[in-house]
Amino acid sequence: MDLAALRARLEAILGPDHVITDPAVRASYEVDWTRRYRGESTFVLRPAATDQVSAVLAACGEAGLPVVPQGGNTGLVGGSIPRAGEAVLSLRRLDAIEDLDPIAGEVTAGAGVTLAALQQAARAAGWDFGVDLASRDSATIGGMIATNAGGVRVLRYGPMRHQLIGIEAVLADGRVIRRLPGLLKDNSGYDLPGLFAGSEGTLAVITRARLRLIPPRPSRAVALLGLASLADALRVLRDLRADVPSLEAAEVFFPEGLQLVLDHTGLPAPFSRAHGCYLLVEAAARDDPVPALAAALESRIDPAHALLAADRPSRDRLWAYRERHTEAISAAGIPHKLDVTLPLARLPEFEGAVRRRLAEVAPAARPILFGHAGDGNLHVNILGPAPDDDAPDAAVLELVASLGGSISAEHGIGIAKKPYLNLTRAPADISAMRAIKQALDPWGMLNPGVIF
Ligand code: 2HG
Ligand code: ZN
Repeated sequence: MDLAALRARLEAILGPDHVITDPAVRASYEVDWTRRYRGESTFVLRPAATDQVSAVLAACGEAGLPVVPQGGNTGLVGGSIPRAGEAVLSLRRLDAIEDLDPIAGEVTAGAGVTLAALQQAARAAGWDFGVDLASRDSATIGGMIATNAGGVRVLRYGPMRHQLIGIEAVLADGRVIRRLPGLLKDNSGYDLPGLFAGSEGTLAVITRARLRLIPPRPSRAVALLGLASLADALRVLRDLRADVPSLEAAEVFFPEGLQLVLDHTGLPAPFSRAHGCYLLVEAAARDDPVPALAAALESRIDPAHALLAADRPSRDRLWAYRERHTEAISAAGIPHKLDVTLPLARLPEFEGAVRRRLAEVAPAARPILFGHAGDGNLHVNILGPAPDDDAPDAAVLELVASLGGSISAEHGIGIAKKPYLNLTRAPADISAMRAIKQALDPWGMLNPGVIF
């Protein structure tokens, strides 16, 4: 590969300031949020428009230099960092929010728009966006679509794929697929936006998306409940789903995670005594959901074990116990992160079994579990084992498979789960996926080594 010639061509496309070779500037693009995955890139490329992305992919393709697309770099499975000198293609400068249609409740967002910026724009126009997650200030729309991000409101609105009306994406050879502005009803062949959602940058580079907005639900109520076990939490949740139709989040965590959060943040303990499991629920509606939530809780839980919050600061205080898990864990070490789903009915069985299994395979490991109870999605974080020790990962994922779950609920496969894909995808599934990859990216230019 003639790197000097490629660099000159890339500089002509992007301007010299946006073809980064300085290792000190490249560094933050070359390590993932967990610090477990890192690698070196040849260049970090920072296009600001779709035609630049197209020209960059054509140039890199002709030179034989693969690219790793990257958004806010908040992924947790090593899917957005280079592995073998690829170019990092940072989409953060594609940050325009356009064509917000206040009648239809739709907006077009560039790949580099942060979730927080999109939420702000939607709210300013009298709408809201259906997906929310803790890394909202850094996570970008392109990355969130590429990983089909979930977050805390999947229970009510579904993951990113469900918000997609249309997409603009650049294929490996530089050709542009433009399904914008997108139509709510459009059965004219294969659903390419849906296919690119969750493809983790391996099929195309997403540059813009047409997204569905949701009507605002300005009145909110949050409850934090202390319960004996996960099984009890799921029973309460089942009843709340029936009685409180405005329920939109149902999150769980356990005493060991809460303790880490308290140590890290200095927050006061929520209850005077410890509980076996904590359930945080949020309801959101046009009219005040507090009476409905309070009434539903009254007959089901001792008031000493329930905290209810209506105003924004009190709600945020309760959410902090859940949302600050990730940063508290990261402050304590480099975790192994296993984002798994189980059929809801088997979640309590899994919770007990995973603790026992980890005690056998990695006695020094500290498991910290938390997640999205309503979705059957637990985040099994493990502190202690060396970053390259895969034994705990294998043990947890084999257990998940044996209980009928999935090895990734919402973070994706990346490189972290790649060796385990066959645990929960059958040979016919994997060969169909490989055929799609081969058809769209025959030379392996887009995020090589991710998923397969
Ligand atoms: C969350 O639910 C995120 O907070 C991060 O998906 C999970 O840190 C994790 O393992
Ligand atoms: Zn999550």
